[in-house]
Amino acid sequence: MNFQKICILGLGYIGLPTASTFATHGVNVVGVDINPHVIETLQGGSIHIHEPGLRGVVESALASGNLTISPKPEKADAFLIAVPTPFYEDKVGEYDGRKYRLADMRAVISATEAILPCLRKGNLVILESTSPPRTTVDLVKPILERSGLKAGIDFYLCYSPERVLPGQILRELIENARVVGGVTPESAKAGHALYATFVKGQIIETDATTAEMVKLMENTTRDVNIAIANEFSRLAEKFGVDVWEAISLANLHPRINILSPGPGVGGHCISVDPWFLVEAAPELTPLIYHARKVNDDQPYFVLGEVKRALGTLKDKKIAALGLAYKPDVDDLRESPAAEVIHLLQLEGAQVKAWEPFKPEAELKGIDMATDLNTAFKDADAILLLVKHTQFADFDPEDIATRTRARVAIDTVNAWNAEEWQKAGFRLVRLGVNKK
Ligand code: SAJ
Repeated sequence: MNFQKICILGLGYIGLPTASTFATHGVNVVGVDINPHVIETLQGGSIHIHEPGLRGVVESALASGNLTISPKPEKADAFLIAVPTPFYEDKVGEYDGRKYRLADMRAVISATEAILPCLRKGNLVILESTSPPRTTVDLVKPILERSGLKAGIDFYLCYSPERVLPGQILRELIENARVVGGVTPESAKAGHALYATFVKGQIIETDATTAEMVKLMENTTRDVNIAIANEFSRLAEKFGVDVWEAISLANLHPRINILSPGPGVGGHCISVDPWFLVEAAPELTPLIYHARKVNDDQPYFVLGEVKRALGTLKDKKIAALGLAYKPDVDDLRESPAAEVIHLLQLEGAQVKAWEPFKPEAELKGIDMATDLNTAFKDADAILLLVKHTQFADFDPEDIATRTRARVAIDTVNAWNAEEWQKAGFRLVRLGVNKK
């Protein structure tokens, strides 16, 4: 198959790197987004997201003329949908007393509908957005068939999950294995041919629903594994153990790889996707449901740790370091750090938050510091919530000269107890209660 021109709908964390990578590999790409701010920013030569190396790739894609930005799709050889699939904030489902989140598929529906007027015989359509099982066959296919064309006969239709790690997107896009699930084997072959433009990892053909499950299984496995690590941190606390020491010793076992506890699971993927499986079959997913609850409740455990360090929180001044959902990214979506801060405030603490990757962020109810020293000013305690490299690299002797706080709370195992104690701090670490 020959793909001279493709349309990519959704220019976010996945769509923009994908569009630019196709364009720098010689494909004529129309990047489509419904958000006027995104269109203006890109047309003005800037980018609206922070991802290492992305600016350079977007710039060369635009400069080559291979990438153009548009509010609407155009006729093309292939269409790729990479729009968000969040959950509804205001609706829940319930099964056997367990309340679960519901997938908001409106963006997938409207992107698919936007393709309809452009769809022609021989086209390829690929859904990349993480979606509940059977979305491609039960939701996307019927919409596209309103054109009068039949999926798998007149046009090819696939699901292919993005699996790139924020912070490593450009490298992983090219190097990771790609699963391409077709509604027919011919569809999968067509999808394979398109990704072969730039993917260097293995490209594996399967059916669309298997490809959807693969994606959900990956992120759900990670969520469940983080939940067990978080539960271990609570047990260690109870039994007078250092959870980090115990994990590193357990991980010497050749078949054990326990992940890291922390303040909870954030981001737009791992804290969202397991709900798609719970919603699709609540009667079959008690483990997935409970793992989600453990991770969602972890900010309460952090609250307990802060109280262990400070006693009552009323009028205590706390410098909270990090608001991103994970280290060295600027993405604040579903951030457990924000949740922790809200809980501290409910107990009467006065929290100043410092996020070096997004100092200008405006988060409801959170008092943002303009720089580190402002966060430190008058603080009674320092609370580390994200393991940004620059925080992990803090020299406690230097920090001791910038703040009057003499209590530091580390929720992510970034700081060395001895060094901090030598500098005059009492260091309280999440999941560590060694007497
Ligand atoms: N976290 C822990 N402990 C750990 C690892 C992570 O608490 O040991 C927390 C992080 O701090 C963060 C959250 O989990 O709050 C998720 O971070 P992450 O690095 O595990 O994953 P994401 O959400 O950035 O990216 C994931 C990746 N999926 C897997 O590793 C299975 C990525 O490959 C996917 O493409 C991405 O989701 C996605 O878009 O679905």
